[in-house]
Amino acid sequence: MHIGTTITQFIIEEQRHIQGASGDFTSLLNDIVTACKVISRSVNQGALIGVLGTAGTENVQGETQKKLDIITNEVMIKSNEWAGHCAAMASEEMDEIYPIPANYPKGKYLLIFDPLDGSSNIDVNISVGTIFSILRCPDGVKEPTEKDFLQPGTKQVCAGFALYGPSTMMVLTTGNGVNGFTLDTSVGEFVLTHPNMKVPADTREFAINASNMRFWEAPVKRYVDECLAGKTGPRKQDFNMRWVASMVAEVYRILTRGGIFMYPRDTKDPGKPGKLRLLYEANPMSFIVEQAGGASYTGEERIMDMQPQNLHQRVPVILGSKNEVEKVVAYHKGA
Ligand code: P6P
Repeated sequence: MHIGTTITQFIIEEQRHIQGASGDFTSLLNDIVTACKVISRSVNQGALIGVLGTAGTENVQGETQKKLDIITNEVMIKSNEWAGHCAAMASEEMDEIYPIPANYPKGKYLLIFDPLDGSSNIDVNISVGTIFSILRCPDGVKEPTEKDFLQPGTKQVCAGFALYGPSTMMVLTTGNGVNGFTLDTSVGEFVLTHPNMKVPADTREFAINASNMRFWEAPVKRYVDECLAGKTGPRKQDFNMRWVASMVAEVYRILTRGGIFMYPRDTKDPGKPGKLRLLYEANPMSFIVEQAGGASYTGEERIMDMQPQNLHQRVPVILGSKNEVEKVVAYHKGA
């Protein structure tokens, strides 16, 4: 019985549209998919295999690392360092970039990832995910350094995320639309179940961590106040609110039914212009949302146009249904 279009078949068919494709990219993508299957198994087994709880260490962000943060980072490194497709890697969980070891061949891609986004949810069994972004290593660079990773989001050749939820999903874009795949655990293959995903231009659902309200900038406060005013206010419609504290889950929901996700600039920590990281959260998610017809801004500027200044740079993020994002941007312009 045919199980449908597998992600491997889909990627190979996608490759046929790419002039002069050598198969390197296809093979790299398949190694990333394999890593996500391995991570899915560890996440799904959780307490049964003793991987919950904290590791007793902190990452470069100063965040307490969960055991699974470290385990999943290792899985991504081991799955993608050996085949000769990557020139180097970078991760939320590693201070510095990861050069490919000398005993392995180097390739032409730079792989950046958040191995377990939303990991604060793992001990309470709420959906988490893996986010990744693929850039080309600049021509002629044999030993990439951090600066080679500092490319605007518009330079991404691929972005995707795995969502470890009630079902394990993989969402992918190579700049030719967005497609969703569901892991058929009986076969161990991701199968195309959500072709050509589109974000509705309008929504009545917003996602924000409202506990930070007193720190928000005025345009965001105005937008949320108007949503909360509902039928009695200027929007003349009631809104719904969601906050999962797992960006992968919020973005997947927005891809399936629309919505606006906001982690805006706030004054909670003046040293941080936002919480989310540009290279391995905001940029890949912006690429996916824009390819699905949505929009993604800091409030002032398009996230994918930003010139990154450092590997772990943080940015404000306002993404999702185009008409709502544009309203928030208009409020920033008017402020
Ligand atoms: P808060 C997870 O740690 C994350 O990076 C995103 O996935 C999520 O949207 C956000 O932070 C949650 O932040 O402050 O609500 O815990």
